[in-house]
Amino acid sequence: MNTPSTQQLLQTMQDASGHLTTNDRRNFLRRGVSYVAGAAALGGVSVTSASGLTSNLPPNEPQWGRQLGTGVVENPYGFPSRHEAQVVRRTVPWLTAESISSISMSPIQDLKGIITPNGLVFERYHAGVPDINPDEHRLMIHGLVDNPLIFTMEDLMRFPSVSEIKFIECPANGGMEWRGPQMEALQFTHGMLSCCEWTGVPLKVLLDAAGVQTEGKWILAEGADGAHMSRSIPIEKILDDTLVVYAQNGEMLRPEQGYPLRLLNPGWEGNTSIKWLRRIEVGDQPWHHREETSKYTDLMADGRARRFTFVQECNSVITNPCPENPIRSKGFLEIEGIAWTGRGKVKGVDISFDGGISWRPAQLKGLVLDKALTRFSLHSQWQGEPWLIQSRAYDETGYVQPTLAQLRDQRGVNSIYHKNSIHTWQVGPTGEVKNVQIT
Ligand SMILES: Nc1nc2c(c(=O)[nH]1)N[C@H]1C(S)=C(S)[C@@H](COP(=O)(O)O)O[C@H]1N2
Ligand SMILES: [Mo]
Repeated sequence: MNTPSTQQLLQTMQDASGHLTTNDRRNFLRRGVSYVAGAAALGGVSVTSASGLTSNLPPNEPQWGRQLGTGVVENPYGFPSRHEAQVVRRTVPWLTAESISSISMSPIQDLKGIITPNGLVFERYHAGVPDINPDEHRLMIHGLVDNPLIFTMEDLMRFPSVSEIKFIECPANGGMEWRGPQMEALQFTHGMLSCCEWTGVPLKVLLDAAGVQTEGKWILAEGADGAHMSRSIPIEKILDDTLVVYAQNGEMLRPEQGYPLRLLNPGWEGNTSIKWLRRIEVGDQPWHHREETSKYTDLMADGRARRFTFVQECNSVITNPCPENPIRSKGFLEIEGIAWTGRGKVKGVDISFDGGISWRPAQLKGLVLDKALTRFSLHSQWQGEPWLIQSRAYDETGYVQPTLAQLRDQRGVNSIYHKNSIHTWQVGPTGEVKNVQIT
């Protein structure tokens, strides 16, 4: 089915649910289905819904329209409606030994478009969130440079700024499922992932100010938190697109995202985007610190480990349907999802309904940006048939998201990180959705 008109869509939904025909208005109103129909013509119809909440439904004037609302000064900083209280970050208890060194996942099953709202950006920290006074925060650049420099926040904000929409993904995203499916929720299979508009200064501009010496080939970025998390980054990445950012989605970084300053290595392992950034040292080789030796390496089947696997390869997942969003009625169904690649732009996404035997192209919708989440959509129909539904993304470099079998062939099952294989949801006869694997 190609893009249908609103009229066609409405017709399909009506046919499918079987009770929205226009010559049966009384009937569907009694069943509590909300539908915009000429209310004036319906005088005298008694309105009842399953929940027994009758008075707020048409043709009545709802209660909130019959009284004054909240005034402008009562909420100087806005929050979502209290009816959206279930849309929150969540942790997995057995992954959270200690809250200060844990991870909370973004509710990607509830998000629209490609931007993650600030309060819902996933959080990962190794030693809790420091409470940094920006007036006392400094960024030091030293090592193989002609002029070592110390910047205040004010200094940094005098540089011309850039704003870019980029995803950040922890390479452990999906890492609990190398050996089998165990997370019965999209939030837990893929929620170590967010996408924001970040504002700051290209790091190369700051390094130019310091004057990198010719032997300078790597930098070490270090955080000001108790973990003093650090990673070695090759200078080519910095010349390409590394940013030092102080804002996300239009406002200053949230403390949990690195306030007042973080590194952003677009498309690379989230752990390289050092938060609470305080120090950049230029050197001639990597430092081989804890996070690039004992952690963030990929143990292969033969017992050797891959190191410095920076890029988050092309990946995708279907967000509707998913375990949290089962199919609720037969008929028209927009299959939606997100795709991303650390190598540039997503080129396309295919959808399979039969576990990868046959594929149909989805449409990319909205903005398709470099190293940003990209939303895809396929208009479809569901009549109660069982599905093994999958998405397979490919990027502009020609890289195609691998099957789980292909990934396991290459990498074994000892890894935690970089599990970007094609994901399968099983849709059952009542529309319920389960996390399964096809091997
Ligand atoms: N200083 C510092 N930077 C850090 C971390 C940390 O613990 N300390 N965690 C890293 C990890 S493992 C990830 S995945 C990302 C997560 O970024 P977010 O919390 O903004 O989503 O931050 C990285 N930067
Ligand atoms: Mo991470």
